[in-house]
This record gives sequence, structure tokens and C-alpha cells, in this order.
Amino acid sequence: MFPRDFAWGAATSAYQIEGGWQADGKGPSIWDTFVQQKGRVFEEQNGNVACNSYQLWEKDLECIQQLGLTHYRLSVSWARLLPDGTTQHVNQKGVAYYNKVINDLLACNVSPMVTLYHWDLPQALQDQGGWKSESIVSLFDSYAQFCFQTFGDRVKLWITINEPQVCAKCGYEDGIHAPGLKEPGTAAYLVGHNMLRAHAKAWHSYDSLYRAEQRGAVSLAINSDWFEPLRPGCNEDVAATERDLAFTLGWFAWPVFVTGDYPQIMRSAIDSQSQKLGYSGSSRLPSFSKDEPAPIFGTADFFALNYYTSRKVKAGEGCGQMLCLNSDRDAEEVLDPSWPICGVSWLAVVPHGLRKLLKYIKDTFNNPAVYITENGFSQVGPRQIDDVQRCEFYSDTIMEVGKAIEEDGVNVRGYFAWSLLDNFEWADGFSVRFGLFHVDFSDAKLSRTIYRSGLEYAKMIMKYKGRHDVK
Ligand code: GBH
Repeated sequence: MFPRDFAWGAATSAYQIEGGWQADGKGPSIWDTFVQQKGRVFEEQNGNVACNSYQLWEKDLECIQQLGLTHYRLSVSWARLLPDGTTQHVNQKGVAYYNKVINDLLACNVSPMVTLYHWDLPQALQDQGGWKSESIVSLFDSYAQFCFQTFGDRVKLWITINEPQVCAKCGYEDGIHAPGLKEPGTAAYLVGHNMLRAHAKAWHSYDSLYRAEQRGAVSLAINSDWFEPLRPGCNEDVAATERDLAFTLGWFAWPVFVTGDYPQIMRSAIDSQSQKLGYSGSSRLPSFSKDEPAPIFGTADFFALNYYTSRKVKAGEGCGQMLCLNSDRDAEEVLDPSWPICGVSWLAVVPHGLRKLLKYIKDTFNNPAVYITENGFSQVGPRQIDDVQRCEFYSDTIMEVGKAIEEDGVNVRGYFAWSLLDNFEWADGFSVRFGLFHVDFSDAKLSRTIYRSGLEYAKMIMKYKGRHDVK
């Protein structure tokens, strides 16, 4: 059912696990700033220490080996490598840390997948406008090239940006993630635009300068729910579903995989809302110029998908006079009562939605190789090591992925569980636990304990993979 070389992985990100926020010359990132502001994060928690993976990496490696993973997805912290965001000053201790992580993984026969940007922009670059400023494009490219040069002899799978849609919307529209700006209806589109350009420029650099020698693959991780119309026979619901898909998956996938430009549905929704509200001037959704220095189309060597949940969609209430992304999108999301919610409130558990989304991706984006770069199940409230619901979730989900491969012919190349460890879950702090290993944040040693779901995942990997070297 799963190809022999299928990637069985788990994922983490730098800010969520590393801690060491001021260690050894690391510069501050926008999350270091954000968590210091009152009311941003559950109980004013922060990632200053988190899982302390900066010091306890070898413990993480033991967890990785205990699961029998073939792949591990981590992110590197831009400000740990380049404290002011530029290559003028390189923090050698940061380089040494990631060199050790990568070398240790390879020595254990685990392939690293490395994300360059998982939401932790160096504060120094935010101070110059961050993702709203076009200058970020070449700054990101320099950073990416620095990483290709430094680690690319050993890292063969790269993700430039994790979830640009979330960065743009949560960071600049809703203000619930760093940098915490609320500039509805405009900033998110500009940020998304610069993220696409930055991604494309880094991909072109890899393609022309590193690929021949390093032979790796580069993509961006696109998050999307699966959406389906609440009333399949109702034209308004069907149209709203298409808009919702366009504003989530399509926003970033369409330019990269289909046309080099945004989905037409998205642009016309934005422009017609502008017109309705008498917003004059050029489109709030920027355009790519004809002679873009780094064209967007074709800048992904595989499709990287983060999938968590599904939504039923009905026509919006015509969100009226608001200039914002949700009213541009004009779609109302509802939950099917049969979908359980057992952890964080947004995560309705719908494993079969993943299969449908994979089929949609195959059909819409010309059958790309797909890595599921994140998928997981959360726990809230009292710690439950015997997490039977999560066990069921992983076995159901992996079954659906198997069907997508076998029955729908989707070219799925790998699956990464989110997450290896309980960690700093952004605005929810440590109150939401996604780990295959529990981390005891009240214990100074931050001890890691495998959940039952971790044991089950290890068994599934062993079964599907026929590996015999799992400890
Ligand atoms: C991923 O985001 C991230 O890549 C990862 O870092 C994170 O730990 C993981 O998922 C689990 O959350 O609070 O109702 O406004 C997934 C996309 C974006 C989905 C934020 C939930 C907040 C919804 N997430 N969103 S709400």
C-alpha cells in the first residue's frame, strides 16, 4: 500500500521547541517580542525555554529513534543563524547547533526535511517593515542561499515558508500571531504577495545554483482544510465553497502550480467587494508583473500539504460593510455534527477529508508528488498518556492516506505527524498538546514520555515499512 521509500516522519518548528531564546548570540524574533506583550498568549506563556531542544536535542533524537522515523521535519531559526537577519553577521554557534542536529539524524539513518521559515522573522527585519516590505524578498533569498550553502550537502528536502496563508491572515489581519497587526483587508494580501515572491526567488536560486550539485527538492508548505458545500445541490453553497478553497489552498497553490497568478475567483471576489464599499485605487490584491525577476509558476518540486480539519461551507451573509478578508471570501464555515472535536476547538476530526483533499490536489495541480508535511490531533485538559482517541485518529488517517495512494492513485511520498513533542502551541501556549511524546513542562528536566499514540505510530511505521531496527 505504501511505497518502499515512503517517508514516515514527524515535524516540529524552532520557536515551538528550541527555547534558548537568547542563547549563544541568537537574535530576537517577532515571536520573542510578541510573547512579551500582555494578553497575546494563554496565561502569558512564552517559548523562552519551551522543550529546551536547543540543549536537549539528544533527547529528541532518542524519541525519533524510538518511533523508527525515516524522516524528521524541523525548522531552522533565522535569527539563531543570522541574528540581525542578514548574512553580514553569521552566528557560528547557531550553525554548529543545526550541523549537529543534521549530522546526528543522518548518522541514525533519518533524513532531515528543513523548513527555513516557520513564522519566526528576525525582529531586526520586522523593524524594517517585515513581510510588508518588498525588500524582504532578497533578504529571504540571501538567507535561503546561506542555508543551501551551509546545510545543502546533507539536506535534500527543503520547505521555504510554512503556511503563508496563516502567516498573512493570523499575523496581519486577525493579529493573533506575531507580529500581531490588525490591518484587515489589505496587509495580508501584500504579505502573501511578498511571501510568494520570496519563495519563488529562493526556489530559482536553488534551481540555478545548487540543484545540479545537491540534488534536493524545494517547496512551500500550504495549509488547507477540506471544504465541501453544506447543501451540495445549492448553487450558492457550491460557489461559496469554491471561494473558500480559492482563499485558502488556491491563494498560494494556484500561482505556484497552475498559472503564476492568483485564482480568478479570488481576485474578482476582492475587487467586487472593493467596488461595493467604494474602495478606490488599484486592486487590494497585488499583481505580479509580466517581467517578475523570479516568476512564480513552477517553483515547487513537490506539493507540501498541512492538513488538520474539514469544513462545510454555505453562502455568506454578504458580510456587508466590512473591508476584510472574511467578507471578501464571503463564505460561512460550519461543522458537521458527526465530526468529533476532542481537543482544540478548531480541530474537527475528519480523516476522510484528507483523502478527498489529496484527490482534489491530484486532479487540480497535475498529479504532483505530495508530502503531507503536517497532520495531527490535539489534547487539552488533564494529561492523558493513554490517548486512545489519538491512536484511533492516526490509524484512521493513515488508512485514508493508503486509500488515496491505492484507490485514487495520488502520488503521496510521505507523511509527517504533527508533532514529535508537546510544544509551545502559539497563542494557546502549552495548553494544547499535539505531541507523540508528552513533555512535562513543570519538571526542570523537561522529561519526554511517549504517549500510547507514539507507540501505535511506531507500530504502524514498522508494519507498513517492514523495518526491523526500531528500538
Ligand atoms: C499548524 O498550523 C502549524 O504549522 C503548527 O506550527 C501548529 O503547531 C499546528 O498547526 C497546530 O496548530 O484559533 O480559531 O483562530 C495549522 C493552522 C492556524 C489552524 C491557526 C488554527 C487558529 C484558528 N492553524 N488556526 S482560531
